[in-house]
Formats: sequence, structure tokens, C-alpha cells
Amino acid sequence: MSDIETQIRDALADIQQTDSLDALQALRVSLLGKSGSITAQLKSLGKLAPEERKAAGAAINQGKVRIAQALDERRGALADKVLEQRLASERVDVTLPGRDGARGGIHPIQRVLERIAYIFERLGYQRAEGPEIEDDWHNFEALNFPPHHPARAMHDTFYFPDGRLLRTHTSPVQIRALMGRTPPVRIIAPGKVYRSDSDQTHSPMFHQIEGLLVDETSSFADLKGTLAAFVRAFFERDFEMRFRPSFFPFTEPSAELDIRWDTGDGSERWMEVLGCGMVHPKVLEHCGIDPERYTGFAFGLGVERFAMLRYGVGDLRVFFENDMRFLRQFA
Ligand code: 2NL
Repeated sequence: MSDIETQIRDALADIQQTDSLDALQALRVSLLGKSGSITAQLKSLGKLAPEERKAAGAAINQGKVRIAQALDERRGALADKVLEQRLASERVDVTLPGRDGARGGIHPIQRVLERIAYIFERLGYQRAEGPEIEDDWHNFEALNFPPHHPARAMHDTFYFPDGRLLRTHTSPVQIRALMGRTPPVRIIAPGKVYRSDSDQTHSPMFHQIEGLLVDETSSFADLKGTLAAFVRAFFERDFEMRFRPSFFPFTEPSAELDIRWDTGDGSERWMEVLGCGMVHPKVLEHCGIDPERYTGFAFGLGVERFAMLRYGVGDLRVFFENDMRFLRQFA
């Protein structure tokens, strides 16, 4: 009996002295495992005299329970210690200032696009958006392009095998907007457009803003006044301007707006900045609007051209190369 009690006392002391989870597990096996010392005591009960067996069995079982409890407690304490050590070694000072993250900026084309759209929004125009993948009807047919107009040719327009295409202007956005509304409407349609064209002055993808106003009284005089106000607002100065007769399938009459531009080397020249005109009656009809009752004006401009003028950039391609040395100047 005293042998058993000594063994249990030693075991409990060993448990208290164990200071790692691995060593504790090894100790558990050596005490309570299949060939552990406490297990061996239970197995040897048979050798005792029958009158001693009961008391010895009870003492061993009680000891076994205390040892198991002590092992569990010690394991809990050691696990807590391990966790505390980990928390201490991995401590993060959340009050330290962060590393300075590289801050992005708005691309110059997007800045100019926003600036133009905002000028028209202040004049009461609503921004409209639409798909970049269009069908022939919205991109050409509704806009009164004749069936064999050169713009429809494969070498000018990107077609998909199913006949759909990448929009060549944002006019289809305005067609879609017009179809769902009754005048008066004032829409501004900014976005990406695509043409099969690439050289110093043409990019296969570029940005356009078109504007459209339809009501019962709009005239060419309103168009001229609106665009003159826009050009002054955009460049923050006054210009000599001229509206030069032109042609588009979707407007009649049509014009191009030239401004008298100071080239910087002392000379001046007329420079074309946008196209415009009175909406062709056929276009209104295609959108379910009675051309006897309503008239409208429309205009379209290339955002890259306005960005080049505003920032004094001579080559269109720098806008698409994403050279950080160039882009950083606009951050
Ligand atoms: C240019 C010329 C223009 C329009 C775009 C338009 C849209 C509708 C109806 C009638 Cl829905 N017209 N847009 C009108 C005249 C000119 O763009 O040179 N753009 C770069």
C-alpha cells in the first residue's frame, strides 16, 4: 500500500515539474499508457491476497484519477504559457504609423472627361452610359448611316463574328436614352469608343463625349451659345470661334467648331475642336419622337484632343503608354 502511495506522490510531483507539452505527453504514457507504471500496478492486483485486493484496487484507481486530473491541469497551464509566449513574441504595435502607401491618381484622360461632363452637368445635362459592344442598328442604322457608308467598312469598325461591333462613337448611348424618354431631354454620353485606326494621331480605343438636347424650341442659335459657353468654361478663357459647315449623316445642318488657338510661338491658327449639328429628323423618328413637334441639337468631341490641348501634350500615345514619369505629373 505505502508503495502505491509513494508512487502516486512521485507521479504528481513529476507532473508539476514537467515544463513542456511534449514531455508531459511522454509522462502521461509512462504512467497511464498500456505499459505505464500505474497500469502495471492494476495488472498486478491479481497477485495480492484476496483480502488486500479491494483496498489496494481502490487506492490505485483513486490515484489514477488524481494523476489524470493533474495531467489535464498541467497541460492546460502549459498550453496557456505557450500561447502567452506566442502572443508576446508576435506582438504588433498597432499604434505605429503605417508605411506610406503609393497613392494612385486619376488618369489625365479621365480627369478631362470628368471636367467636360461636369461642365455640361451644370448646364442641366444628365449623364448616360451604355454598352461598348453594340449592334448595327444602334451604332449606324438609327443614326441614318446609309448601308454602304465607309464608316461601316471592316477597315474602320471592329466587328465580332456574329455581326455585333465595338461602338465607333457614343451616339448609340444617346439613341438608347432617347428611346425611353419623352422630350425635353438633355443627355451627356462620355465613354470609350473604338475604331480600326492606329498612328501618331489615332488610337484604336479613345474617349468621346457626345451631348444631345431635344425639346420643342431648340435652334442652331442655342447650339452655338451652348458650345461657345462650354469652350470658354473648359479652357477658362475666351476665344474667337467659328462654326464651319460640315456633314454628318445624323445631323442637318452640320458644323465643325474651330477656335483661334495661340500656338505658343507667337502665331495663331484655326483649330477644329468638335462636330455638331441639328439632329436629323430621321434619327428622331427612329427613336419614336415626332420630328414635326420636336427639334434637337447634338455634338461630339474627342476627349484626347481636349486633354492634349489642356496639358500641352503633342503626342496622343503618351496617354496610353502608362509611363509613370508621365502619369505622376497629374497625381
Ligand atoms: C465629331 C462629331 C457629332 C453627334 C456627334 C449625335 C447623336 C445623336 C443624334 C445626332 Cl443621338 N447627333 N451626335 C452630332 C454631331 C457631331 O460628333 O466629330 N465627333 C468627334
